[in-house]
Amino acid sequence: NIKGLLFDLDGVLVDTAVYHYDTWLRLAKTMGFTFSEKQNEELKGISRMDSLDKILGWGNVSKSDAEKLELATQKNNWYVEMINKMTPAEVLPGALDFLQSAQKQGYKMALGSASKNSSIILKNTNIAHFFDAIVDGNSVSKSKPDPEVFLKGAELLGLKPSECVVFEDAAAGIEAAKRGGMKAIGIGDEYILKQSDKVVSGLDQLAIQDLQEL
Ligand code: B16
Ligand code: MG
Repeated sequence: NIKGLLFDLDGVLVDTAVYHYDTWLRLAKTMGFTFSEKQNEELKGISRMDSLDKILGWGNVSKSDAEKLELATQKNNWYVEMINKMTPAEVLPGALDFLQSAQKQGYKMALGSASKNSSIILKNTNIAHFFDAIVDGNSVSKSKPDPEVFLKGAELLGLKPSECVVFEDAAAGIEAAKRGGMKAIGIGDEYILKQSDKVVSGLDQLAIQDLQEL
């Protein structure tokens, strides 16, 4: 019996992936290389530093830890500039309705994001008030596919993992949910998210009643 909902942020509730891609690409170009949209898929759901390591690998570039910190800070400054301008219109189709119905029906809800910028995004898109707990890149030590982010979310809601369902757009996030003992709904591509209990193209394709059939 599902009582709690654990939402990933980027790619599930808002489309910040485009801003991540834009700014990582800009950073790669300063080092003289680019990477594809397909490669960008691998950056979804993983932490900022893990993303940078992957990108440097693609460009065959090696950097010291101090240089890496500088590069990640540069990317984040560009990224924050973009998310500072976000508005409620950028909440993904169906997400607001879904959050509203879930709240009305008494589900407890937590955020489970890898981002250290979740508070700016939630505030600018005006969805912060839906969440009983926020777990993000500032409160976890191990990033997805480690289940820590979702286990913490369930715990803060006072629920067992088996009473929770995770909504995720990234393969690493679905793996985290399954390793944590939660149900997982994939948002996006069925092939990429094949470990999910159910896959839909967006929250606009899902009804609250569907949750009891998992
Ligand atoms: P930041 P999510 C993740 O958000 C993104 O999918 C991922 O691409 C990004 O590297 C990560 O947040 C860290 O973000 O640089 O803002 O701390 O999908 O877990 O909500
Ligand atoms: Mg995501």
